Amino acid sequence: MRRITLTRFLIEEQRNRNVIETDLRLLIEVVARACKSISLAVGKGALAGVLGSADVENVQGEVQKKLDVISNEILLEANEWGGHLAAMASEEMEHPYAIPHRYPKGEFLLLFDPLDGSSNIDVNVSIGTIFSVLRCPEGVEQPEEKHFLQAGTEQVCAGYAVYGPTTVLVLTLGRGVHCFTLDRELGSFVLTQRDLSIPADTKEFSINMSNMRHWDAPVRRYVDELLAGKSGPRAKDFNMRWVASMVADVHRILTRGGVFMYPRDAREPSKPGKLRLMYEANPMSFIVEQAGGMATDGHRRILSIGPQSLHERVAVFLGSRHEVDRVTRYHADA
Ligand code: P6P
Repeated sequence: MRRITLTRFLIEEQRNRNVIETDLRLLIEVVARACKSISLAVGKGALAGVLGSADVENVQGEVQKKLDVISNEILLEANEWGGHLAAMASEEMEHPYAIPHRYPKGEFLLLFDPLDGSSNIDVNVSIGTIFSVLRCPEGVEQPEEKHFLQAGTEQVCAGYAVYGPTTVLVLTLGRGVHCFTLDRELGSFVLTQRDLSIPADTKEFSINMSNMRHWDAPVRRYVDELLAGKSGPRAKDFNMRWVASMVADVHRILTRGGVFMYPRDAREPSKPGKLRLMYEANPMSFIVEQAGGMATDGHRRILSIGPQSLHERVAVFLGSRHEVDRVTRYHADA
């Protein structure tokens, strides 16, 4: 295949399908460059003294790892000067980040989880960056939290990077999902797969089984049937994978199918789930739907949820649409 770089892909998409305004193309190129820098920092690990804890807590009440903080700063510094953003929001920051007055502002809002999979950073397991792009409402000069609270269907772009054996960048602009692999010699992301498609059926499921006793009945029923295998109601055997990095589990599902679940559980009944809606579930749901998959919170389409707060959490069932449809139906039956 001709080596098409991310830059060329974006220019040709703009020329042929007029899907990418110049500022959005700049945004994507800048975020991709930031992901390259994060990949470098992650790749150095202990050699650069970036493992371990930064000994500060983030808004989630989680102790931040050094790389969490470094990754967040890389994304802020890469994006603040470009003139393409009205503001940014991050899992690592309680409030939105205003663009410094010395820089021009643009029309996009960028949200991100700078380094997803924190529990895997120190043990050399794949981690990643997730990002989502919204438009800033007309006439808003100083975006506040409420201006970010738009349903996932409003996203103009979403993507993630996985820092694994290779560094990949997966991107959707609402016309399919495409995968780019970082060519470390070139220093560029090169298109390695167009129009990723998730098979409607699968034999692989992803869930943290240690929480089983805390799940709601429909989830118990669904997973019990998977575990019953050939002799059970599904009449086939299933395999399980749980990387504990959403980006890695979702990338596997985009590559070969599967169903990813992080249900709410009884331990904290006030919490609808563990994963965050705005910068984890929404971008991943946009990507999964664009690849022919399905994404619900057990009851409704994740992308249709009207957010109430920037860091709100949500239950997530996403992937092969026949499986997500089934587990969602079990919730309706209950
Ligand atoms: P658990 C990582 O911390 C994360 O936010 C997701 O990337 C991942 O899917 C999930 O949490 C793992 O959670 O409870 O299995 O450690």
